[in-house]
Amino acid sequence: MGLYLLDYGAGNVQSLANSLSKLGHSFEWISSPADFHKATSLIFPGVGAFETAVENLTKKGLLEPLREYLQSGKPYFGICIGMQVLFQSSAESPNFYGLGIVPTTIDRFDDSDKTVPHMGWNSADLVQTPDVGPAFYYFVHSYCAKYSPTDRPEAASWTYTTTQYGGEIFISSVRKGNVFGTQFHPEKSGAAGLALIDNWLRTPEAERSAGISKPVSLPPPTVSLKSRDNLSKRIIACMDVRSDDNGNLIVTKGDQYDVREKVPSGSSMQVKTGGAVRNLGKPVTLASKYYAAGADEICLLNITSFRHSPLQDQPMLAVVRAAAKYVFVPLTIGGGIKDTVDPDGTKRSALEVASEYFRAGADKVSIGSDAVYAAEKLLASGQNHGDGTSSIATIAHAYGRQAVVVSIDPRRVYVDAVTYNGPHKDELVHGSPESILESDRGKSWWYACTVSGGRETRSISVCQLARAVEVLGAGEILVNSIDRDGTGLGFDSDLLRLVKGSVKVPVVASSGAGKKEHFSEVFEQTGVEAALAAGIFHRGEVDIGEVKEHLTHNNIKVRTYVA
Ligand code: 1PR
Repeated sequence: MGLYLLDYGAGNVQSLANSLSKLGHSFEWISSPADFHKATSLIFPGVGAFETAVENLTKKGLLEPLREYLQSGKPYFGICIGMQVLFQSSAESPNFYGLGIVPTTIDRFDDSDKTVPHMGWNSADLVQTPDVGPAFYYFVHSYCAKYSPTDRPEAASWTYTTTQYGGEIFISSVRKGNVFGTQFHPEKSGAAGLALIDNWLRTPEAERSAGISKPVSLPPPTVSLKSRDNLSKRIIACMDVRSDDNGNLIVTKGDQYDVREKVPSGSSMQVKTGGAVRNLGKPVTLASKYYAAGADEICLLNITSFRHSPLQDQPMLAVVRAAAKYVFVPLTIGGGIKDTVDPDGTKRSALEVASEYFRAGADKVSIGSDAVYAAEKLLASGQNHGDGTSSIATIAHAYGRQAVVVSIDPRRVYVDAVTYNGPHKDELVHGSPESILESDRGKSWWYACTVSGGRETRSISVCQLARAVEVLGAGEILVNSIDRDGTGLGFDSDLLRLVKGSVKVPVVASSGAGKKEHFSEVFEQTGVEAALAAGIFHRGEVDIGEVKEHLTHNNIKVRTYVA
């Protein structure tokens, strides 16, 4: 008897489990249809694709028991896909049906005026009490239930909160009787989300039901659209993780991807290989520190991929498991997401590797080198769609495209613009004579992609790569810059504008942040959705709070509330 969590075998259920443990609530997992009878409260934290959720629930014989549980009137809390399955169907998977309890459909966001997926912190505005200030939660989804009290009055009667994204208002949570569902992820929404889960669990069933079954008076559909889109720009703290020369996992930070201490020339040490790997701290300690400081997301990159460990014994998995216990904002893990072979010869698909990370507590995986190979394969095929076998496609199919980040490591290739007749001529960037960097003035270049942490340069350009991985199923693009990494010279706006102009998915700026002003510059000059930094945070030169204060001062929306 008690609280049960429903896991259909995909999606990051670990985040919710960690939130409940942090809040001091014990729970069991639903492992068979019979468990539904034992549950007195049920949480379904669905992540991923609608089809995968419905298919897996059906295969495991859990869909009908779930329906019966809901009909019994016992408390239910569905998160993201756990809310969407309450609806009739989703445009994401037209051949699969939901439970039809909320009488309307889930549709795709219109991407003609905005980036899709809707990713980041936005406000959930209470429909019942519009005078209460909005609370900010983390959203990540491409499909939503449109809020339309005139056309869909029955569905509107379920509406607990609405949220606006671009010109669209959607139902961000539903509530009726003991059924509650949120499109956003409270388990990834910092202190506000933890408080919401805690409140729901601490409210006795009778009160929970009584407080919400009052008639709901709905506000007029739309008044001032623009003013209510509260999607904020995200600040991401990134940790490059690798083992030091003694085999301990540490956070390091390079200059243009060289992570070893510089050794003075003429020293008796080996000048060619450089000094020791720079040690900037322990990954879990730093991750929890950045969470507490207000980072909107945390990124852990395994920069050497630990190729020789069996998958189950990846040192990085232990880091992710530990970090996820302290971090209640989205956690992205990168490095080594590709088909691998364990030392005993067991083959592991990229999907299996990613699944291990999701089960450990990651919310997104970031794919570097393998994305370049997949994009090259797509370009060589001459097709405008993939064959569904790439790591990007398989992971996006199982977990939803929002869980797949592609991390690009571009490097400038300088050319003489007057005589140049090589590839990517149409993508050449010309350094303006007023450029703040003297070294850029009068020069021309294109951006080549690299693999293996910048060790090998490929002929595919950054725009080609960005467009291809979007087609293959990437939900977000993280744009590093080997030229700017660790220099503190500021983000490469030319590069970011090119990528931003090539895709519809969110773009994260990375590499080069040296002062808080660089963050406002990159948001104003390029329109990216998020900015990531490493060195300045690790060295304590600028605090995340200072960055956000500066952005707020410059009228750039950020999530300011922190625990
Ligand atoms: O190819 O799928 O195994 O992924 C490898 C991942 O590891 C890629 O995301 C790649 O960017 C990363 N990586 C590989 N080698 C290095 C290295 O530094 N030698 N790190 C590396 C890349 C870039 C950012 C960095 C920002 C911000 N580091 O992670 O944090 O540049 O730095 P700054 O704010 O200090 O300028 P795969």
